Amino acid sequence: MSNPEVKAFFDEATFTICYVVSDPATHHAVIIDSVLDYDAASGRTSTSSADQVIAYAKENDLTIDWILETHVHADHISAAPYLKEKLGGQVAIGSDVTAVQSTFKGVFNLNDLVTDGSQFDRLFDDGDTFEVGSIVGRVIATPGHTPACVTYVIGDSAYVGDTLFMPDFGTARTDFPGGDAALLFDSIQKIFALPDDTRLFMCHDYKAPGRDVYAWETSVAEQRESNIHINKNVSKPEFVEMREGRDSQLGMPKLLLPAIQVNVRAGHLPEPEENEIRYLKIPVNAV
Ligand SMILES: N[C@@H](CCC(=O)N[C@@H](CS)C(=O)NCC(=O)O)C(=O)O
Ligand SMILES: [Fe+2]
Repeated sequence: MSNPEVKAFFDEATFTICYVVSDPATHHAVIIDSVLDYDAASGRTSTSSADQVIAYAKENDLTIDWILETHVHADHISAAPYLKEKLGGQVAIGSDVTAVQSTFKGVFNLNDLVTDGSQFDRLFDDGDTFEVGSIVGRVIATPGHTPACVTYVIGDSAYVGDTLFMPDFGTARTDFPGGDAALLFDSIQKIFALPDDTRLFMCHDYKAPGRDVYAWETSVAEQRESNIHINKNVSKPEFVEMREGRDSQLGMPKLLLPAIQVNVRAGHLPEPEENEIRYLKIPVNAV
């Protein structure tokens, strides 16, 4: 079995890394964690990040089979519907997205939101597999940052979403609804159980003290050895105490409110009102 070619697209506005993961033998590919640019001040979207992904897919003659989300992102809007329209592919996420939908249906009072995950083409359970040409992809449920977080293992690479960050930055926050530091610890043990030389690709990078370039690729061995929050020497109670302490200091992501209400709909904006304009909702004093 061959290993995939990995192309990263870094969005500095949200510190998100979107990946195109392709099988060199067949040119079949998946897109992981895409970004629709959104300017909160003006309420305008733009597709310049997604268009770079489309250009790459076309230049390399890729057939996009899957448009994957590692979780319902709270810091950027997904470009999955736009990419699907332009490139094809099925949009997929972890099956516990239904729990996230139920929570935020309440927060945003989204009367029209069905909470069965049917906005997505496929809901993945722990252990499910999918194909990227001749390469097998496997899904590992890795809840903790959110209930629906998954890691995609594709050949010798894994896309860990917001479980781990680079070893010098640590781990994801666990203070969103349904987040759980103890669960995140257990999920990270599943990633640590992958082969040592598995290439690990992060969903975000914020740089780190003493590092002034962005980075997003590391390995299981490096994480186990030196992650500042959770390496082979850190116990679960130590991790939970550290994580909960840090969570209590963090401000909300800039795009939390716009992002969540769109991403629970698989990246679809709300339907236009009778004046043909789409509106997002801001709950006041509720989050
Ligand atoms: N400043 C960023 C923060 C985004 C954020 O909170 N990111 C989450 C992942 S969605 C996280 O786990 N951050 C960890 C941390 O900042 O320590 C923003 O406003 O978008
Ligand atoms: Fe996240």
